[in-house]
This record gives sequence, C-alpha cells and structure tokens, in this order.
Amino acid sequence: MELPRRSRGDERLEPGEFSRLRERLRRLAPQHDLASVIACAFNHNTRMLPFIYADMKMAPAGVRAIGSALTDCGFEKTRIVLQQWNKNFQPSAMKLDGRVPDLFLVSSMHLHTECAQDMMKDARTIAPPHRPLIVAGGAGSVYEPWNMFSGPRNIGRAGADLVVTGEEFVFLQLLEVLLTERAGKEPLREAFKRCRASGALDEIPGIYYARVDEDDLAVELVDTGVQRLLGDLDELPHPKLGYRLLEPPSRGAGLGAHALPAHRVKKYTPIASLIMTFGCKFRCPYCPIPAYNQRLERTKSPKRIADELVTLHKEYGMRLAFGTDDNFFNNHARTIEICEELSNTRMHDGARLRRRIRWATEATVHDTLKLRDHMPIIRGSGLRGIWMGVEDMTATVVKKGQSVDNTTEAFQLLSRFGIQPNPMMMHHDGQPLYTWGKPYGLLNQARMLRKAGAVTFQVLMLSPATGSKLYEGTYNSGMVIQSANEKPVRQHMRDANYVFATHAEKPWRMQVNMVIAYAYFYNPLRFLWALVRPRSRLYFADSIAQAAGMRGFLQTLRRTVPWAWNLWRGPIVREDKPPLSAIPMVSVLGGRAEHALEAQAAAKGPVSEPDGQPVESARSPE
Ligand code: B12
Ligand code: SF4
Repeated sequence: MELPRRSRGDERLEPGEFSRLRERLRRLAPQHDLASVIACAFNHNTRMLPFIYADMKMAPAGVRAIGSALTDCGFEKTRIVLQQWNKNFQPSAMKLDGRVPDLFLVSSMHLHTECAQDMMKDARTIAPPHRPLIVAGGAGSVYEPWNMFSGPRNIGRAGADLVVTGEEFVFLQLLEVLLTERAGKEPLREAFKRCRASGALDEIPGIYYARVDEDDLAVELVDTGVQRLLGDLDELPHPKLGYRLLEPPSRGAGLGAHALPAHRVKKYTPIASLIMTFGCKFRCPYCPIPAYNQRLERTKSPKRIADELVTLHKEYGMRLAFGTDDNFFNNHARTIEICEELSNTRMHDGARLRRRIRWATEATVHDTLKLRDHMPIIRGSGLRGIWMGVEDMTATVVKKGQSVDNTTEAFQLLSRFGIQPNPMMMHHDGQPLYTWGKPYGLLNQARMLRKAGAVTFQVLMLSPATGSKLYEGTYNSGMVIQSANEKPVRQHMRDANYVFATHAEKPWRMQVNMVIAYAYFYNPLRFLWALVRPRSRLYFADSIAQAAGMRGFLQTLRRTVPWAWNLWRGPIVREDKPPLSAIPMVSVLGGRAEHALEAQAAAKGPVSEPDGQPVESARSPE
C-alpha cells in the first residue's frame, strides 16, 4: 500500500514555517542543556554487491540531517554514531559530556530493523532515572513504524518510546512540544509522558506513539497521520553542521571523548551525500517514492547546491558527492538551471567547481535522452556518473520509457560526454539467464549495457518494496517466501539481493542467475581488458570498478549461494499476508491509522505472538 495523499493544498508546509520553527527552538535551547546521540542502524550481513563501497564510505544523509538540525537550533551536544563504523556500539555504555544523553535517536532502513531493535532494547537497560527518551525514524519507520515498537507485553521494556514517520520538520516540532512542556532538568521522558496524556502529540502529523495501560503495557499505537513536506529545501540547515558530529570509527562499546576532527572526515567519508531534489514524475508500481513525496517535486536552489558543494570542499576537503535525488533529470528546466550554476561556480581558490568536485546522482533513461542537447552544460557542472533504473531493457516487466535502442543510445550519449552510466537492473520471474537471438535474457542485457558504456552493474530481484502499490498484493498472492529448508527469510535479507518473492518453479535458479550475471560483468579477464581498453574516459575508473566489483562479488557469493542451496533443498514455506503490527493501530480520532496496511486495518486485535518479539537478535555471527 502506498502512503495516502494529504488533502490537496495541504501537502506542503507554508513557506518560512520551517525557518520560524528553527528560530523558536534557538530561543528555547539555552534553557535546556540537551545531549543527544543519533545512531544509524546497520546490519553488516548486508554488505555485498552492489553497495559494497558506498555503504561504508558515505556517511548517510538521514542521521547527518537530524544532527545538523539539532546543532543549527543550538543543541550542540550531539553525536552521530554509525554502526557501519562502530559495530560494537552499545547504547547502554554511551556517555556524552560525562553523562547519559537525554535523547537517543535511532535511524534505520527497513533491512536494518533488527539492529535498530537491538540498540533500543539495550538502551532500555539504562536505569530509569537516567534512561533517555528513545525516538526512532528513517526510511524503515516511514512505512512500517510499528516495527520500532516491541510487542504488547514489552512496550515499556524494549523498542522506541515514539517514532517519527517524517523528516526534520516533524522531529523539530516534536522537540519544541517536549521542551516547552519540560520542567527544569527533568528527564525528557517525563515531559513525553505528559504530552502523550494531554494529546499534545496528536497535533504533530508524522508521529507514532503507544497508548499504555496502568502497567505501562501498550494498548494501541496512535498514528498522527502523514507528514506535511518541506517544499523549499533551502530552508534546511546546512549539511556542513552534521559532519562535525560523527563518532570516530572504533571497536569500543561507548563513545569517544570527541567527534571526528574536520581534517579526518574526508578519510572516512570521502563521498558527501547531498539532498538536491526530491520526487519523480513516473509511477512505477513497485516504487514508493512518488507517494512518499505526495506526487510533488521539491528542490534546493542552484545557488544553495553550489554553496553546499563548495563549503564541504573547503571545510572537509571533500571532492566527491552523491545527490540523493530520486530522478535528478525529472524537471528539465530545473536541471539546466542547477547545472548552469554549478558550471559557473568558482571555488574559494578561484578554480572552477568541476576541476575540484565530481558528483553523481540518479536519473532515468527517458529524461537523459530528452536532455541530450544539454549534455555539455551537464558535464560542465562536474556530474560524472548517473545511476539509472533501467530494470529491463525490453520493458517487458516495467515500462518507463526505456527500450533496447533508447537505453543503448542514452548510455552511449553519456559515455561520449564522460558521464559514467551505471545500470540498475531487476531480474524477474520469466526472465531467462540467456536468450538466443533476443535481448530479453539477463546476460544478453548485461552484455549490451557493457558495450554501450556501463562501467558498473547492479542486478536485484524484483521484490515487494514497503510503501509501494504492489507490496501487499505480492504477499497476499503467496509469492513471498517465509522460509526455505527451515531457514527463515530474515529482515536483512529483504533487500532484493536474495530471492524471496517469486512464483518461479525453481527459485534457486533465479538466485544463481544473479550470481552468474555478476560473474559475467566483474571478472579477472575483464579487469585486464579494462586496463588496456577502458570503457570509461577516466582511464582507471573501469579497472577500479572491476577490482571493487570482484571484491564485492566474493561477498555476494559467500552470502547468497547458501540461500540458493536452501531454495534448492526446500521445503519452501510461503507467507499468506504481509508482516503486520503486533499492536492494534488507530488514528488520533480512533479511526484507521493512515500508515496501516489494508490487512492491518481489517484485523481487530493483536496479530502476532503475544510476546511480540518476532525477530531474532541481529547480532548474528558475521
Ligand atoms: C543514497 C541511497 C542509498 C545509498 C546509501 C549510502 C549512504 N550511506 O548514505 C546506497 C547506494 C548504499 C543505498 C543502498 C540501499 N538502499 Co538506498 N537509498 C538511497 C537514497 C537514494 C537516498 C538516501 C538519503 O540519503 N536520503 C536523504 C535523507 C535525508 O533522507 P532519509 O534518510 O529518509 O532521512 C530523513 C527522514 O527519514 C528522517 N530521519 C532519518 N533518520 C531519522 C532518525 C530519527 C530519530 C528521526 C526523528 C528522523 C529520521 O529525517 C531525515 C531528514 O529528512 C534513498 C531514496 C531517498 N530519496 O531517500 C534510497 C533508500 C533509502 N534506499 C532504499 C533501499 C531499499 C536500499 C537497498 C536495500 C537497495 C536494495 N534493494 O538492495 C540498499 C541497502 C544497502 C545497505 N546495506 O544498507 C530504500 C529504503 C526503503 C526502506 N523502507 O527502508 C530507499 C528509501 C529507496 C526507496 N525504495 O524508496 N541506498
Ligand atoms: S522512475 Fe525510479 S524513482 Fe521514478 S517511480 Fe520509477 S522507480 Fe521510482
């Protein structure tokens, strides 16, 4: 199920509303010596192709954005801990400025949920007078906020106190309500409890909290509705603030005395992830992005984007950036404006931006071709790579304006201008590994893309994405695998690298097909050939991509081949409904919760084990 649309005209915040909230918080900040730790959940079992480098070398924008927002409002005692770099981090051991923080914030994608749950459970072991308020958020919480709470019997003993299903504005609005209610230096949880009881939280769209009984057991989860979105992204706090808050990588359980110094930031996060635009005009049924954005386009001004790139280079020496755009070319006029500005931007030493900074982003084949006449200016902006959701060149499974010819043309066009095209493919039921004389097979397409200029390659299985139109139907149709050979499909395996949703007679074959496609694309022969005849205009880019690809391939092999074996052995047990909340959910007025799935809305009471601990611990052996 997609996120519902807010009523027309009420999807966005008023212009200036976010800036005014920041101002108000700046006035509140000096009265509260607030200390916060923001943790990014990351399950190391997910490390494999195609994200093997980006997952560690790019500090995620979500936690950085929340950190920037806190610092910008005057709450400088904030630290960001990435489980990517701090595998052994334990919230129960965290001390900031010599004390347990007031706020413990957890950010997670859906596939890292088990790690997020483990951290929150550990944070709950801190003695009640010191225990921080636990707030969860991030991409996983946007679509399945109930996962961040524990089951009905455990609500006071594990999981989040409340969940934010929205962006910075929702979080800061929540903070304003809590701090206004807080008496002196009392624990923030006390203020939270009073706000919950008085209904003050109900006024903030984008929150989930649990109503509890006298024994602190959850009776129901309350959904305050879908967030309103910030339209003018220039109102966001500057990303440079967040990079000052990173916890240095370590093997320890607690926090270091200081955050990562500015001169070492680039070493650990050489790629800066930057919000430039949000939104996409396409409506692919397997994608949650258009509904998340309420079908709106949102952007930063070209000047602001240029300023961010220049500032991050100046303060941290960053030379690489990735735009977190859904489709950077979505709006052609806007794209040209941004690229013109970046082309004309000079760095603090007078050099052109493109001489110092290279950046990449995501866009579609269709829009790339529409912008073919503007390629010189696009290249002049420093853009050097585009990840493209080609999915299937023959458009048999997904149609978004791509075909064999125009995909080839777009790839050749980009390569000619020195912009590296990176295909993202979707293997799907019915697609063979190879087809004779036809372009439908997975290997046929890998070959065509390589010839057209692809330097990297990504193939994932078409799988149900939370928040997409196809999500519930895929589960209800019995397509989703619950276990194979008695091995359950755990949360971290629901990332499309593993075959877990298919009607294919031999699902193991699909898994093996993906492995073969990677082996075809990344191999020693191709590596050697890339040294002699590179595909990329950047001489070493091709061979470096091959070397990194081969390393990632070994991880893919190690992780997914055992799953192919389980699929082969069977028996395969299938789901008959999507994963639902163990606790009933309602809107603030007692009606249907806006984030609830259809099946959830139909269920009257608790829908899973009464213990409500459906997942295993994420701290499995690596
Ligand atoms: C960049 C990116 C990546 C990079 C991440 C690199 C990095 N370290 O940053 C790479 C390429 C590695 C990647 C990989 C994957 N990705 Co990705 N990725 C993105 C992308 C395009 C941008 C993410 C981003 O930075 N957004 C900007 C930030 C600011 O937004 P945000 O993270 O949502 O944070 C905001 C709010 O959520 C909130 N918030 C966040 N955390 C918290 C915490 C608290 C306490 C609070 C209050 C609020 C809060 O405030 C933030 C500011 O507004 C998004 C799509 C998108 N446009 O967001 C997909 C997205 C995050 N990816 C997604 C997926 C599925 C994946 C993969 C699983 C792909 C796959 N099928 O295999 C892999 C996972 C790899 C892994 N091992 O983790 C999904 C996540 C779905 C979900 N429900 O969790 C997204 C949302 C795309 C989609 N389908 O809609 N991805
Ligand atoms: S083109 Fe990409 S971002 Fe746009 S709806 Fe389709 S999959 Fe989503």
